[in-house]
Amino acid sequence: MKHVNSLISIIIFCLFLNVFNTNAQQKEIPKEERLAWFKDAKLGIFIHWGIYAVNGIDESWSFYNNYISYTDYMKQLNGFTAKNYNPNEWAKLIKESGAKYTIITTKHHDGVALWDSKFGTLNTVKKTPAKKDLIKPFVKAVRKQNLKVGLYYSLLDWSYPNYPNFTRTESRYKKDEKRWADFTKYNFGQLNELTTFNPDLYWFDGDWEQPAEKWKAKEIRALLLAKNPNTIINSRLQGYGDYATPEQGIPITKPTSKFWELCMTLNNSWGYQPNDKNYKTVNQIIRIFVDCISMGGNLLLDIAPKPDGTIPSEQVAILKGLGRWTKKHKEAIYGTRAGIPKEHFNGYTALSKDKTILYLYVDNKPNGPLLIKGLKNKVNRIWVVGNGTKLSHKVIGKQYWSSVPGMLYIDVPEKVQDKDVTVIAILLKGKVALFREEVKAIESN
Ligand code: H79
Repeated sequence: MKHVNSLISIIIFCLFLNVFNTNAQQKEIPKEERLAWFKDAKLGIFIHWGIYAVNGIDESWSFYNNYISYTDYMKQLNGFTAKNYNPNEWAKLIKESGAKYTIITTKHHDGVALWDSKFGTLNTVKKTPAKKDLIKPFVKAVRKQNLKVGLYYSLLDWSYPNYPNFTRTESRYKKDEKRWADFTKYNFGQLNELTTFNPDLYWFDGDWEQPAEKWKAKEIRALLLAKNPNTIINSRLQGYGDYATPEQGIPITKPTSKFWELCMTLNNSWGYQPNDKNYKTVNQIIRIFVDCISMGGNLLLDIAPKPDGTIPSEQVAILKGLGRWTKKHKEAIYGTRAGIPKEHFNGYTALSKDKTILYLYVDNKPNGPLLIKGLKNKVNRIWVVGNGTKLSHKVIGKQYWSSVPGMLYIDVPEKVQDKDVTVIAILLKGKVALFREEVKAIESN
């Protein structure tokens, strides 16, 4: 009896531990902690690689929108060779651009998986002359460069026989719980496989086609975080993501989400399209980049490799051009926070994490000294980022009887100016303090 009693106690104790444990597992690491590296990273490189590069047509959308038949779209499988694929070279180039993370398409809306999936047969191993898992060596190469790695995955799959939507004009079924259950199983199966790559980030897309309950978005989040409690999920999981993802359009006003990332193409296409020569210049990209930084966000720039795995020369040149600028200005990029309101400086700004350094991004040739208004701090030192030149400043118009700070003028000689964007650092006495009151009639000053 005594034995039975102690056995029961042990069982109860174990049960208790178990319950306790489960609770602990359900508790997520706070977002601020999980997304700390992401907040500091500022620049990422997106990669859209898939069979759409063979004909150089729109990724997945070309058959969805009936620009090409599904059969003809899928013929591209035969031309996807990956024969010059060199993930180590890719990773080196990404590193050289100054990016701190990179995200690759593991499966776009066309349903073609780039890894050796055991779910379905539509993947690069089984259906293309590449005959290879392309994700595994990519993850390895990226990690070797000490970069964070993210996996893009389309929740919707316009190829899967039991997924309801097919093209803009044709669907497979409207409501069929059995077929949907089969798709769900497939989706979770593939996601489970992706967790074995242990990515730092999941970048979902295509969530707009179904509500959260149908995707089982909550369960997807739970699955991914159970496998790696530090991982990050973008917003496209019907409310179950961590950070906002504006696409193509640079936000005009500062996004309300504390964590966000603008994804943007280098020309007008996500995938490789040799006809599309409408590339943004390095200068334009750098200016877009500082625009994002000034609003506390990241820029995720997309490259589009050819079907053989080479990166188009125009794209290599842009990444290298960007790399020149990011290397020179690293102290004013990584780990910075959003800058000060435009009323104080007519241009882009950012602050150091501790708010004691104000960075000015000068993207035009100044016509005379730069002007900062309403800065209450005393200035300790001003220098040109990347070349160390110290700059002098003058405070004009400070009245002893007024609390309105004087106007701070900084001369930026031509010879210290960068050919793209010059960055000026201002070391403040203490944390930045701005005068934001309404300036009333003289008697109230
Ligand atoms: O992979 C790239 C694109 O193929 C994919 N995301 C990037 C990263 C993408 N392209 N377009 N979209 C995502 C958004 C599509 C929006 C639309 Fe709609 C789908 C417009 C019309 C149908 C969603 C549903 C928005 C409006 C209705």
